[in-house]
Amino acid sequence: MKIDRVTLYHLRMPLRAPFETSFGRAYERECILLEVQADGLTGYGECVADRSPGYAYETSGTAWHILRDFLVPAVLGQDIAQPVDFQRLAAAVRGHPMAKAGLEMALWDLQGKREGRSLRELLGGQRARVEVGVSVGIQESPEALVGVVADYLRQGYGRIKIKIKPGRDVIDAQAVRRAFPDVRLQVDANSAYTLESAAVLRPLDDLNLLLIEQPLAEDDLWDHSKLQAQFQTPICLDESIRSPRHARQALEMGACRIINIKQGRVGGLSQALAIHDLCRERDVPVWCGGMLETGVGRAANLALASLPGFTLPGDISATDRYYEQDITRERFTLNPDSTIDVPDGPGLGVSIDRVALERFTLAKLQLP
Ligand code: OSB
Ligand code: MG
Repeated sequence: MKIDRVTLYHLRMPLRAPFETSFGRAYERECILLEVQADGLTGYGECVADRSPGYAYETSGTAWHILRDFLVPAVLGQDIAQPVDFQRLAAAVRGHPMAKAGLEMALWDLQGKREGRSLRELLGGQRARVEVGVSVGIQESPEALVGVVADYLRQGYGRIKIKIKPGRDVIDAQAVRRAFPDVRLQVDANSAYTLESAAVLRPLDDLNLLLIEQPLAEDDLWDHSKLQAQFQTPICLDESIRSPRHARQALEMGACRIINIKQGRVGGLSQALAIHDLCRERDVPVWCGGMLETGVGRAANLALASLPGFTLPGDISATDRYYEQDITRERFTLNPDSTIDVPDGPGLGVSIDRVALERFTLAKLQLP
């Protein structure tokens, strides 16, 4: 496909409820929507970089710059046969995986539309619906958290993840476990601990958690391997896994026993697929993480999570959990068995609500 035009939309969308993690509280979410025109077709991609560099160094600002000045110029006028071929063009840019992933996603959408096949088919996904859970932010108190969790359980979510930070870790997890002895439960620290300060997490090992997500620093596989040796509960890495190479090395080192795959964090769906394959060969469970995506990124996550190695529920909740109004006409809903249907239309299988898009657009740039 010959890339004729790329339009960037910098979006800011209000969240239905504030979302607090160890790196801060968010009331809104930013992202960049990419609209790519090729061969008379239009593909969409979502760059998941948010306003501030709390989760990763990339922001909507850095991604805008890298897309506008480097990645989009690298693809304009080029004939790209397969989405994965974009990785070769993108290799001239060091880092900035979220910027790359947003553009690659639009190429997958285009390929699917050209061939009349869904992204699930293109990726080799096998399931028509995928098991999901909900990621619950830090609340005012452990009691308030139990209330919020109860509400999600009533809605039908069959797996709960709670965010933790120093001072709000063991007490929160114990409160939820006491209230719901059988719920599938996991925690996510978003890098808030060191090997030394993580000693306080020891009681988590007695709570029958599915996993402990990213306790230590992003750039610290080695101390994660030491920590994993001290815990029965599997450690799952999110921030630390930025490429298939990191995934292999983390597993070889024993830094984790489970991997959270986010296409944005690893530089694109092609790279997410490679990590999936590598983990599957080794019987390492993976699951699909989330970045509070719009319907565009959510559709991609659902397709990815339909691959056979995704054996744990994803952080892919219903649209209602995040947004009053979304930029896709489609809204994703939770089935009673804690699954969400994978879109089956061509490409991502979603369409854009132009009125909503306009409402949330802070800046728009058409290239060339
Ligand atoms: O660490 O998994 C994370 C959201 C934004 C940034 C990082 C993370 C998250 C979530 C929410 O946990 C997942 C979702 O529901 O999209
Ligand atoms: Mg995480």
